[in-house]
Amino acid sequence: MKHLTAFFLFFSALAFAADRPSPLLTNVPGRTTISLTGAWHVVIDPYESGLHARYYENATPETRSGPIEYNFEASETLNVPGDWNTQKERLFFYEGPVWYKRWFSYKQREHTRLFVYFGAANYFTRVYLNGKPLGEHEGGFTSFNFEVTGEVKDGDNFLVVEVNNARRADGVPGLNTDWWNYGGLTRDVLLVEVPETFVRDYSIQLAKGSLGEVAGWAQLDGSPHAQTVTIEIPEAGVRKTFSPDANGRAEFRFPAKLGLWSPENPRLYDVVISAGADAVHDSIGFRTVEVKGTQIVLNGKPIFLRGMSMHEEAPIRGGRAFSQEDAQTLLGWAKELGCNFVRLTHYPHNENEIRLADRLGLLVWSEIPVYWDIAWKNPATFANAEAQLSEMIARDRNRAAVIFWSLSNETPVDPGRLTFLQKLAEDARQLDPTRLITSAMNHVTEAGPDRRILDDPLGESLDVLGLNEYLGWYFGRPEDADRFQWESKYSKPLILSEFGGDALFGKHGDAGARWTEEYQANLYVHQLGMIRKIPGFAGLSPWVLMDFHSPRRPLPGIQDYYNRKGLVSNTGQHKQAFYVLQKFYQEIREARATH
Ligand code: GCB
Repeated sequence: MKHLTAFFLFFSALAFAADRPSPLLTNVPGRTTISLTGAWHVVIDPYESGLHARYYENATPETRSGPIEYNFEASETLNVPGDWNTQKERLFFYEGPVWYKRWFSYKQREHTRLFVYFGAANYFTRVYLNGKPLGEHEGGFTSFNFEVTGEVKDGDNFLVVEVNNARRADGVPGLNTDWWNYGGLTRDVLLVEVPETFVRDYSIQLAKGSLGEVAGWAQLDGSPHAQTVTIEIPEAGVRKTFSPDANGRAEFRFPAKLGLWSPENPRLYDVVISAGADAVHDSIGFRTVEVKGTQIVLNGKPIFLRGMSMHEEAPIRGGRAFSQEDAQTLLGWAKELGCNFVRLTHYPHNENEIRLADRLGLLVWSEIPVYWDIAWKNPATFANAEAQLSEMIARDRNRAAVIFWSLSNETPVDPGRLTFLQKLAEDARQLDPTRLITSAMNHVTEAGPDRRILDDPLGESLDVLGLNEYLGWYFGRPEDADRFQWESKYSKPLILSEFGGDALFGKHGDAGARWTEEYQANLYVHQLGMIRKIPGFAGLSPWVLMDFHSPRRPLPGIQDYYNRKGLVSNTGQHKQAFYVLQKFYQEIREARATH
């Protein structure tokens, strides 16, 4: 009974901590950060005994009597950032908790506050400082942080983090996905030091529909009353000062003459947001995006999206991608293909990648992992999806590259799901009224043997429609595409957000032989012929840039737990279909002579 009470108190403390507002602390110059990357000691805990055995106390015989059945110092280590699956062979298929621990030393400075920041941890995380709970986080691909001012000691401190990647029926995603369930502290962990009052979050973009006015807001955290907020864009001669309201929020709108960001000219400005002792520098591009009929319009001009879908999987070494180099390689291939657009599936990717897309001029579709079937009727599942949506938007709302927030991928048509996604669409519009809302759908009505109509009722709530179809792979032959007609019930831009087929690099045969490069290339030839005939067609993002690990793909000698629909193999070799798409994009660029 005593145990139960202790557990109850413990969890209510966590629940309270989880309710705290989550300040945004971006990776921008002006922030003092201490990196906690590198080796962390870990205890693998397949039977979930760590909570009961109080691993978070990091106890030793000096600090606790009785038997202690763990010892972080004597345990193995894992590198952070990094998934555990590709660091230790015996963790390749592991799904469950791993407890991480590391020491750091700190010296408190007056008038500063300290936060511990996690770029991402998959999937469910509990964080402890010096044995005390700081809070918990659910969702594997968005950043979160906890304030530790007042908790952190001068001298040595230890952090213990339990990361559990067990799949959950009520989770987002749910139990079933076509990607690897990489667990661990998969992105950077940092300590972030800020002044007592600091700029917690901001939004600085062109006002919706305007090419000459900036609109946005800045949110202070601390005692903002005596402060003003200054926005500077030195290269554009902008220096404006605003007074925040009683809640520390300053809203602004002002005219500015700015060079526009676009794929051909991804111009970024140094923007300084300062308040009192705090000043952050961000690199921000300015552009507008809207829909006119069935066209996507960037900076007032229609744009055709030459895209590619991609997972956040590291080329060559495998596992979760996280670094600058990973992003350079992946987005470099997209540029080599002739893309001006990437669909970053099926979850928010790391910040390095989005910031690089900003610099390279690649438009971005960013998505939350509402994938296939999830617990549509469960309010906790909805709250979780909503939190992941708002964390995704909070991190990337200042990136010009991002034009779409995607709510879901291939979800089944049913009333519970519709209400769920309609509410998410409303949330997304409220959180960011400037971007377009989309989803990848695959529910179509057969209007004849070779005619399909996209009529998913979700289409009503979206600005742009994504259609995934696998003609020539999961049904029909590649040649069937020659007579196939796809249409949409809605007069909105339509993107072919997925199509493709598997090929093992180096496997050759005739164009009718599955798994060969020739089959895949032939499938692309026929698909690319077909899509030119789709009314309202605004772009495409075929499936997929690079082969990626998936537990659903065991076929020995061919798949070996990889989805082989990549145009590039997991070790970087280009398959024949890569060049088919590259040529198509070259032709489109020449024909349109724009973007
Ligand atoms: C899909 C999914 C994607 C899969 C792909 C496939 O429709 O959206 O996540 O990996 O098909 O290869 O089957």
